[in-house]
Amino acid sequence: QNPSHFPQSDVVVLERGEGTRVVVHLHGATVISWTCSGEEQLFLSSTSVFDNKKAIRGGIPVVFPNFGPWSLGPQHGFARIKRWTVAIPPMKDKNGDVIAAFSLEDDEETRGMWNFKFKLVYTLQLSEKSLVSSFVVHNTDKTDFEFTCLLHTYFRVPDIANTSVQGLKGLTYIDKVNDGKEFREEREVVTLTENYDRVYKDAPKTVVIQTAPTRRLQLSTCNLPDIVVWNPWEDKAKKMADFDDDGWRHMLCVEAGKVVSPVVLKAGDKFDSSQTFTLL
Ligand code: TA6
Repeated sequence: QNPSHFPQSDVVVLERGEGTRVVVHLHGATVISWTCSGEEQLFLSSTSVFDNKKAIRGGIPVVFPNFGPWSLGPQHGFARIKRWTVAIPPMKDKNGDVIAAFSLEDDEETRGMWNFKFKLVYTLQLSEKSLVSSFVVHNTDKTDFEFTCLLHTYFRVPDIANTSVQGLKGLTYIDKVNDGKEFREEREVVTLTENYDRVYKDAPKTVVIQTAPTRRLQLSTCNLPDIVVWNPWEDKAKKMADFDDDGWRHMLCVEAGKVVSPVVLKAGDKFDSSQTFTLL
């Protein structure tokens, strides 16, 4: 995902050097690329639309204030399809890590759907082998509000057949492919051989994603207790114009969120959450 493919006004690049870089598209503050020593870690559909209207198909879409279908507005809320502001331009800290922050505040359009005042602050910290995404929701209104939120990460995998997630054993999951029925995960190593759309409840703070035979990523979370595992598989991917036909073989969504029950945020309070990817 070469940043030069995009209008410079639309993307912000966190350049750490030696092939370690993050590219953020201001549409939804969507991380569209995270390369570690030259190797791309995220999936971005080759038919993703970049019209600053539709959600980007891939990278890390930010889901707020609602995960899933929403009676008040678009599926997965409006955060991923709004233009965010650069709150802190990329800067290097003393360790050579690169930090940048993005913000989104309520406006007439968001209040027309969801009539609350809020401010989101999304901070990225890129180290040699890890990427920390911190997601903070400020209730700047005079009344409490509730929301669900999630970081909808599309990991890039050479082959979904050689991909797995470890650390989910014993968890209850909501199976959205099976009428939302709940089941218990019995496997230590979760592999996929068909369309998965599962919400694992109260997951451990750390899970390991084997994205390739020689590449393992650790996902650690704070205040994001639910983990969604999604791959549309062949038939569903074919029905999505912005999902290239073969793309489903090369991606796995492992998404940290607070989605099973909403966050209730009091007027003036803030909700802190984060996810950390570490290459093992
Ligand atoms: O995170 C899984 C999911 O909720 C699936 O149900 C599927 O809808 C996916 O999100 C993508 O949603 P989108 O609106 O981006 O097509």
